[in-house]
Amino acid sequence: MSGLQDRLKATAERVNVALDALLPKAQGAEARLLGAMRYSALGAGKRLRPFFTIEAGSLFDADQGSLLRTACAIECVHTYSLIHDDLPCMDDDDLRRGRPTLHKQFDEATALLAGDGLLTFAFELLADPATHPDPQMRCLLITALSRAAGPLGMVAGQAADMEGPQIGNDLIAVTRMNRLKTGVLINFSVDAGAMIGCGGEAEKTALSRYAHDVGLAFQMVDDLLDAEGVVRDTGKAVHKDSTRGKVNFVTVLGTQATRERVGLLAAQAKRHLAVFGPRARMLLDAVDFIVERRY
Ligand code: GRG
Repeated sequence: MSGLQDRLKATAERVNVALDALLPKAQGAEARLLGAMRYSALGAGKRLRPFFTIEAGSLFDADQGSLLRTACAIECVHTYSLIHDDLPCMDDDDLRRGRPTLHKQFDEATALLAGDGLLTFAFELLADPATHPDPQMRCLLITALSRAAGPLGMVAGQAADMEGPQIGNDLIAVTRMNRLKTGVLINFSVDAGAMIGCGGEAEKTALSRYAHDVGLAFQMVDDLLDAEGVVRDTGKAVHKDSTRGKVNFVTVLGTQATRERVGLLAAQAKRHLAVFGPRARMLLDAVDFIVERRY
């Protein structure tokens, strides 16, 4: 997987440089708020969602500038969700991406507003003609991202997650919660690349199915890391769900069955990419990375 590791690193660097240039500088009357947005957005994230957008779009030789700006918009939405998820009224976490969470580093009100700022800034990025010359494509991207992130997408998943033990040991409810909380944004990340690349229907469907399975496997691995991982690797607190009475794949299925399902989903995800042949090497290797990740 060294080719993949290099590509992930290169993508993360490109995204960091682009976000640094795109985000407003921390100056003037709003310096504290803007500094907080930059603290979180420029932290050491894996940039997996941007990677998916860029790799999926590159299958169709899509414009790299459009892919990178769209990838940055998605990363802003993802970062906002992490900031809000860490707040005392949600998961109340002290550590994220290996350093203090935003409300610990700044304060709660600033963290809330920085999340709001990143969420709205994402849509400003997508609406800008620099992201894509075709206004219809920009509208399609904005609509799809707002659906994925909004009250019938990620926000709904987070609301279900906050219900905690009320979900009970119901695998269907846990799967739905995770599909919404994590899966839909990963799906959009892949779908956006195919949209910008104007992929054909069969190719777009294959990629979307891949993203569906990868998203679920990603969340299952996250639950395994919560149960078995170590803070030194994950850069965030572990054993959170079990100690807080939260329900996840591991609490419902146990580690063994969760790991088996990760294996099945990973194999299935790879199979969806057969239509692309060896061109999809990076997306194929990304499945192994997600399954084997320790952070
Ligand atoms: C607050 C509306 C709202 C939503 C929050 C994404 C989310 C919903 C909560 C995050 C809680 C969490 C840890 C979910 C598990 C899956 C996940 C999104 C992990 C973090 O993503 P990574 O591993 O993080 O890609 P990095 O830091 O690498 O970007």
